[in-house]
Amino acid sequence: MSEVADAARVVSVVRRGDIAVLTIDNPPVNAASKTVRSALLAAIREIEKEPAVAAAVIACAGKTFMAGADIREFGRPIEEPALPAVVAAILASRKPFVAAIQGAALGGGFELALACDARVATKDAVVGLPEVTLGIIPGAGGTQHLPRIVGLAKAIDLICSGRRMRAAQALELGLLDRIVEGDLLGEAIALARSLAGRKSRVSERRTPAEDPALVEEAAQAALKAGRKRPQVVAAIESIRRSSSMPYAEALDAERKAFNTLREGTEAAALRYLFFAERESTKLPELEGVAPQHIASASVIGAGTMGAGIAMSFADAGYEVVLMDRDDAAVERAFERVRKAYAGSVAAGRIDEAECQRRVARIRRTADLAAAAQSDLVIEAVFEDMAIKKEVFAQLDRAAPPATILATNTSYLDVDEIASATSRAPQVLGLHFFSPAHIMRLLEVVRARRTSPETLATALEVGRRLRKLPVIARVGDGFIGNRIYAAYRRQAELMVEEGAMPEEVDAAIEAFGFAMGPFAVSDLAGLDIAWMNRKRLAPTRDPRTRYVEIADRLCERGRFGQKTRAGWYRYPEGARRGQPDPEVATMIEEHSKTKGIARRGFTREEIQWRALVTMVNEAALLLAEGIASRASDVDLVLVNGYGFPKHEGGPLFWASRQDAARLSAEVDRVAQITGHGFKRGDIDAALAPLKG
Ligand code: T1G
Repeated sequence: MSEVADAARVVSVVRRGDIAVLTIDNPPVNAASKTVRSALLAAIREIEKEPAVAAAVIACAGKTFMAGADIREFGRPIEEPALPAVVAAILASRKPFVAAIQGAALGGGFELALACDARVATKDAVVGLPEVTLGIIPGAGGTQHLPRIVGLAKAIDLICSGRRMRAAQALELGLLDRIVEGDLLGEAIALARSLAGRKSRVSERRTPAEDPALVEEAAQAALKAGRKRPQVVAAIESIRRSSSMPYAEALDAERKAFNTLREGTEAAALRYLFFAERESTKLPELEGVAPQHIASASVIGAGTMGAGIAMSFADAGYEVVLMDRDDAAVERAFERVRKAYAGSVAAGRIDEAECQRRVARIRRTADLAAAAQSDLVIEAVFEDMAIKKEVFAQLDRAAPPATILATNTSYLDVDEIASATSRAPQVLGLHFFSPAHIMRLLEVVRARRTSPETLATALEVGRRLRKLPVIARVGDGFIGNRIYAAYRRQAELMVEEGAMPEEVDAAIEAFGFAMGPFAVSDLAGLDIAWMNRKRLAPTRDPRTRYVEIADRLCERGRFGQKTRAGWYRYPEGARRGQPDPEVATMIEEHSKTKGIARRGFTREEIQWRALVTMVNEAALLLAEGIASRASDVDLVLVNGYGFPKHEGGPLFWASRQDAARLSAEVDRVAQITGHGFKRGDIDAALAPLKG
C-alpha cells in the first residue's frame, strides 16, 4: 500500500461545517506510529491553509484515544516526523484544537491532547503520562506542558508515579474542560466552534509560582517511591526546567533526556516486560477457545492465603464464598478481611461505600457442599497431598458438573490432586502469591488433562482479577518456586563455603532485589521450607551437597521474624534483621565439621553465582516445557520474587551478558555444586531474546 493510502487509512479528515475533524484509526490502541505521525502532521498543515476551517477536533476511532507513541519503534532510531513535530504544529496553528478523549489518552496521546486548546472526555476515560514505567520520560512536551497547568509539585507526582487519572480527577486538576455523558464528538465540535478565533497555547502559559519547599517535598517523595531510578531523576529535572529555563531550550533538553533513556538498558528491559505481559496468556491451542462464564467463586480454607484470595474475588466484583471446617475459623478470617478493608478506607484506597460493597460480596460457611455450588472453587488448605485429595474428592461429589476445581498449592503435583476427582479436565492450579489480594502474579498451572476451555476460563478470571496470569505446567515448584529453590540453595552453599547471610543479602540487594534470600526466608518463615525438606529427605541423594544450617536453626525454634530469630535476630521494634553472632558461630562450626576451609566472597561473585543458578534452572524448566517461553519466566521472577524490574528478569539479564562469561560461570557453579547439578541449554533458552 502506498504511503499516501497508508496515511489516509490511519488519519481521516472530515469537515463538519467550519470544523475539521481529524480521526486517527490505527488499531488496536491508535499508537502514534510513524504513519500516524506523518499523516497527522500533513492534515494539520492542510487545514491550516483552509480559510473555511475555523477550528479542529482530534478524535480516535475504536475503544481508545491514542495510547501513546508506538513502543515497538523504541528499539531503533525514531523516524521523522517525531511526535514533538506534531505537537509543535498544533501549538503553532492559528486555529484552536479540541481533543475528544474516550478510553485511554496515555503518554504521547495525552501530550497530543495537552497541546490542544481544550479537552473533552467520556466519564470512564483515563489520562496520564506513564512513561517512567517504560524507563523513559515524556518526550513530546509532557514535562513542560503538564506543570504549566497543574504546577510543579503535582506534575512531579503525576509524571514520576506514572499514575493514570480517571476523567473526574483530571477535570478537577484542570486537565480536562468537560466530561461528556452522551455525544463525545458532537460536544467536542461545539466546543471547538465556541473557541474559533481564540487560540490558547499551553506553551505560552507560565508554570504557576509555588512554595519551593512543597516542590522539594514532592521531589523527595517521588525519588523515594521511584527508588531514585534514572528516569525519575530525569523527569524531576525536566519538570523543574519548565519554570527555570526558556521554553524551547527546556523542550529540547526534555527530548535529549528522553532519547538517552530510551536507548538505555533499563528502558529495553521494561519494554520487554511490557510486551511479555501481553504475550503471557497467548497459546496457539487457545485460539478461538471460549472461556466458560464464571459468576461466582468459592475458597476452601480460610487461612491467610484463603482470605486473601476471597478478597481478590470480592475486589473484582465476584460473589465469593469463604469456607472453613468450622464457623469460628471462618469468622476469624472474616474479621481479618474486614480489618484489611477498613485499612484500605483509612489509607484512602477505597471509600466506605466500596468497602461495604466488597465485604457484602463475601459469604461464609462451614458447609463444604454448599461452597461447592459456585462456578469456580479454589482450594487453599494445608499443603498436604492426602488432605488435598480428600477435599477434592468431596468437592467433586458435591459440585455441579460444570464447576471448575482449582488448587492453590505452591508446589504439589496437580495431576495427582486431579486424580482424586472424576473431572480432571476441569482441574488446574491457581497459584496465588502472598498477600493474595495485593500480589499481581498468578501462576496458572495446567495439569496433564486440563482442558483448553478450563485453561481459557482460568486466564479470563485472572485478567478480571487484574492479576498477571502466567501459564506453567506441573513440576515441583512450577516456575517460580523451582527457580527460587535453586537460588536459595546456592545462597546456602555460599554460606557454607565462607560468606555470611548478611553478605549474600547485601550483594543481592545491591543488584536490585528488594530483599536478599535470607531476609526473605525469615519473612516467609523457615518452618514451611523445613517441612518440605523433611518431605523430600527420604528421596534425597546422599551424594548431593546438602547444607544443614537451616535445619539446625529450625531445630532451635528459629523460624524467622515470627519467632524474632532465624538467619537474623529481630530485637523488639527492629524493622530489619540484625546479624546474630550465635548464627555466625553455628555457620563457622558447621563448615569446620564438614572440613570446609571458609573463604572470602566478592559481591560480584555472589551475584553471578546466584544469577546464573537462576538462569540455568530456567533453561532446564523451559526445556521440560514447564514454562512456554523465556519471557514468562522473567515475568514470574519479576512479579513474584522481587527480581529487579529494571533488569528485565534473569533470562533478559543473561541475554545481555557476554555468552562466554555466562557459560564459564555456569561451568563454575556446576563444578562447585557437584553431584546432581544439571546443566541447562542456556543458548537455547536465550535464543528468542537474542533474535
Ligand atoms: N505501542 C505499541 N503497541 C501497544 C501500545 C503502544 N503504546 N499500547 C498497547 N499496545 C498493543 C499491545 O502490545 C497489545 O498488542 C495491544 O496493543 C492491546 O494492548 C512520546 C514516549 C492502552 C491501556 O504506556 O497501557 O508515549 O498483544 O492488551 O488491556 O512521551 O495497552 O494485541 O499484539 O494492553 O485494552 C506510553 C501502554 C507510551 C500505554 C489498553 N503509553 N498501553 O489496554 O490492551 S510511551 C503507554 C497500555 C510514550 C511519549 C512516550 C494499554 C492500554 P497485542 P493491551 P488493553
